[in-house]
Amino acid sequence: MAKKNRAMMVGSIGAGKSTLTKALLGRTNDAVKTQSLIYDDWIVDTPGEYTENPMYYKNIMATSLEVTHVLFIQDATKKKTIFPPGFSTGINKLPIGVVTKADVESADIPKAIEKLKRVIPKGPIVITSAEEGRGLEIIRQLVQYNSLKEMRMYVEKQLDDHVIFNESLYK
Ligand SMILES: Nc1nc2c(ncn2[C@@H]2O[C@H](COP(=O)(O)OP(=O)(O)OP(=O)(O)O)[C@@H](O)[C@H]2O)c(=O)[nH]1
Ligand SMILES: [Mg+2]
Repeated sequence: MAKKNRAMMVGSIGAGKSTLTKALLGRTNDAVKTQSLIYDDWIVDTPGEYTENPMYYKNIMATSLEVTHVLFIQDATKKKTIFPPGFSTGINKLPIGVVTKADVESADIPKAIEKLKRVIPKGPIVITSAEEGRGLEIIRQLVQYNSLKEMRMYVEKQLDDHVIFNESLYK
């Protein structure tokens, strides 16, 4: 891992940000409700309230200055998305869309991808399960790249269907 690169997790309460953080870092303790910004190694975990309540957007913006990538977390088991359309375009950092809980039977992965495409007009979207370890290595790799172009080239080389590169220019 290129040590200088860091990622911030944003997404709704209970979307799986902390569980994913721990899985990415190989931590074995269970995630507990996040009450404040948590800095651990190359990841900054945020409370879901920061994304759900526009009052906290300024905290997200300020914290984004400390990272290279922002991970937009969408729970595959939830019908709702709490991201405003184009949310990622207001943050001048490399976006990565992440679908969580792909292992759950009620997960609707195509729907979750559609939601993230509206948030991230241009960028990779990774399908993950912290439970099964699915998609984790792809995220670790993507965070090492320093441009959308590099991330796209990496995605195009992947043969499995755990990652796509979205490019919907006119949305
Ligand atoms: N089956 C399954 N459950 C998951 C997965 N990821 C998270 N969960 C569950 O989802 C619940 C919420 O996970 P958290 O990681 O605490 O969610 P969070 O986004 O950090 O929530 P806040 O800290 O409140 O913003 C927990 O019960 C997790 O066990 C997954 O990949 N698969
Ligand atoms: Mg949390």
